[in-house]
Amino acid sequence: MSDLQFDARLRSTGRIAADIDVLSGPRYTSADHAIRRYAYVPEYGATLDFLATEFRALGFTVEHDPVGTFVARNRQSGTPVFGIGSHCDSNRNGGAYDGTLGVVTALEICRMNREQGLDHPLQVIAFLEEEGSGFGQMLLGSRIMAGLISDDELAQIRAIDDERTFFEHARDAGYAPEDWRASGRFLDDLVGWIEIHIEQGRVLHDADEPIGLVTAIAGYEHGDVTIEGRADHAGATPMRMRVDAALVAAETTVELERLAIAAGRGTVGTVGELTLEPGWINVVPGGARMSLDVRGTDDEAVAVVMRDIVAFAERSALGRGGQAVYRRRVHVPATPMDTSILDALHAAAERCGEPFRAMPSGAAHDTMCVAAHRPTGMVFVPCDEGISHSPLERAHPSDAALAAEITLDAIGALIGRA
Ligand code: HGY
Ligand code: MN
Ligand code: MN
Repeated sequence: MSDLQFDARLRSTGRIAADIDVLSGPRYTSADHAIRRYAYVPEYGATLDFLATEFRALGFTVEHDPVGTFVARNRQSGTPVFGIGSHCDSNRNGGAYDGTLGVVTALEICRMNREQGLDHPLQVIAFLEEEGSGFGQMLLGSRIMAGLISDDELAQIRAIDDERTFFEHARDAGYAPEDWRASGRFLDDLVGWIEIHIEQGRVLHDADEPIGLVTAIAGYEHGDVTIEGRADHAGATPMRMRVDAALVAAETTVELERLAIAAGRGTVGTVGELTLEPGWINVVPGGARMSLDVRGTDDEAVAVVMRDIVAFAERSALGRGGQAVYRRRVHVPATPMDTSILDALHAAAERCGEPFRAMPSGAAHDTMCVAAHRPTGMVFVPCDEGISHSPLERAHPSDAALAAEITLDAIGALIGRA
């Protein structure tokens, strides 16, 4: 690596680190122990304002789609551009790097694009509600932009905090959610899309490699099982006379582990949310709600596990004199990355001379929705011990600077061919 390249990488590392630092500050998170920001809360608005200032300083125009997804571009609408970006909302127990590192690295790519006199046509997107921390629906902004949602589904989406509708919150924030279908125009000019993101697993960490080129993104199904039992006195009700909703939830949780392991092929299942009603120490739970998160790169295996765990919950509840009802939130199929983009990233990574590997993504990403319309790719950088969705999440801006170089190099090759 020449001195010039070394200095450039150092400069990019410093700017990425500085942007992460700013967006980890108290103005940009509502939690003092984690990063917590999501659609329409002040901390998320401040994040978009920070990005708008930075992109405008580079001569980009900035606009939002009808629900608040952020879009910055260095060309007029109607001109072919290459798409980069990610999301800058966070999990409610979020770290500083999930999503945000991809957006500030896209910003850095735009700085490099100008400093190196390349002037490639670029469009940066920071998707709304990738995590679903505000409304319980992951990839909401990208599903809207890609048209992978219906009016009926949107009408049923309510805020976790106050049960008001997604549309009410979007309108209060100054958007026009009824025009949500117009969001698709922001994908029309894209000739391709690359998202940089932390791996959120530990493959790169364990291999001590700074770059992963994503081959496919695991599909996922999210849903909720509502269990109806009977609330009873915890002391006066004999064990055999109970309709204990908590026991149905507990049996179902253990069964989900068994089914996911038995399915193999990297299939995973998680019960991340569990609420009991009425939720008092001396009352046998009469109700329960548990979330189901089943994922894998093999759609058939995911469908079988989901089918079997719902049937198990229904049987378990009936066997105790109660009932269980499943309601799906969303299903996004496993998504292969585009081979021409993967090849361009592979050639660029080779030219960079640093270790890298091709690998699947266990985590879901907005790229899955963009892929429904345009050729897409993803570049992973490691996070320490694979920890993510936790304030302990740590990644390295020097790895992101390397990912920026590889991505910019690949974009040059790809638009040269467009
Ligand atoms: O859960 C996910 O896959 C993503 O990080 N929201
Ligand atoms: Mn993410
Ligand atoms: Mn996440």
